[in-house]
Amino acid sequence: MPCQGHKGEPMNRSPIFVVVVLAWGLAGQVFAGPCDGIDFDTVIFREDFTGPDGSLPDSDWVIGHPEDTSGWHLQGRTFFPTPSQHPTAPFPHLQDNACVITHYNYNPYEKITPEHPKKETFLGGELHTDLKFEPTQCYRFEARVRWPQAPRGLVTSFFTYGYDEPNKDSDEIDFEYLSNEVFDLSRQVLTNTWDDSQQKPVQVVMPDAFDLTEWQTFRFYWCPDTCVKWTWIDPGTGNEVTLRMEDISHFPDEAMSLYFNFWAADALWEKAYDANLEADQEDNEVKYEYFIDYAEVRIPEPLPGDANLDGTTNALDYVVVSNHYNIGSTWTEGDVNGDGAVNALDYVVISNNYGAHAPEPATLALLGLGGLLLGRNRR
Ligand SMILES: [Ca+2]
Ligand SMILES: [Ca+2]
Ligand SMILES: [Ca+2]
Ligand SMILES: [Ca+2]
Repeated sequence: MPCQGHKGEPMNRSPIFVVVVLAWGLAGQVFAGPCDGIDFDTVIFREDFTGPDGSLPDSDWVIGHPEDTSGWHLQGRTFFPTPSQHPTAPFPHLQDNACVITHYNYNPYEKITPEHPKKETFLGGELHTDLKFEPTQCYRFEARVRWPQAPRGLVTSFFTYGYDEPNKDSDEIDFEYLSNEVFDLSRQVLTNTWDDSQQKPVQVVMPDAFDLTEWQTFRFYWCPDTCVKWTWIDPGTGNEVTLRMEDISHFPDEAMSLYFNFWAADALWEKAYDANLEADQEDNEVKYEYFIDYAEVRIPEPLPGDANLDGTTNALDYVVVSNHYNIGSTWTEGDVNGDGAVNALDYVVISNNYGAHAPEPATLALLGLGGLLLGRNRR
């Protein structure tokens, strides 16, 4: 839990404490935030979920947990089916030019046995981009989502997730929408970072115009080693409202994919849980839906020719062009000259920039705020 002080203890202002406060003050006020003042001009991923109702349109998305061969993947109290193992399950799909994730009160995959005579789980869903976003530069993630009224105890989300090998320590940047909060008077959303499986959550109180039963646009920014920022577009004014900026700790630094899911918390997550939400024992067709109109990822001016965004322009970028030749249309499919096509002209751009390197994000941070404060700490 954030911001839980130890009441009654005298403040011990260690040098580290002073540096942290200075860092907060400088970053938040003098520099107006390291995520600010960057133009995110280049769309590297865009999904509008357009097309006939039915399956998701292409291979940009991964549904369920194909790498989990146990066939039983539970998030809280909700089972996420995987197409290879549960081919007839309902999955996130297209409906009215949006992606819809459905949460069912009845889970046909939960086995009833003498030892386990009552169903306790639900059937939900999750999808994520095949694309992983490498921690080599800043990103802006944006999605427009809608969640019609739902009972207490449910969670929908818009987040990034990735983990290292072999430890599987996970990193995340989250928007989490709790039915316990977004539909009641508190009108809060959860913003959350994880680094190496350590969590730093903050609840944000939303402005009056916020109503998740209508379309709402959210963004989060990720500059590895520098900042994470969460914003919301006020639908009345069109203004981007900063909900939270984090520039001190818990920086996700793994390659992460973009995720959406819909599930029910268990009692361990008290804030999101509701005991009155119970699994149906037979299929009464009780279900709730979460809609995603589009998802988009942008970056500032990319390194010329760096199609795979790994911070270097080299032979791997030729491979990206080759794999999407005459098919692709986005930067990460190899359109590095931005003409909407992937072809020989993109080879030329890579060739002309072969060997170029992006500055390390850590170096940028040290040149700015970090270097200044390290100097102060040593005096
Ligand atoms: Ca990490
Ligand atoms: Ca759409
Ligand atoms: Ca590259
Ligand atoms: Ca091109």
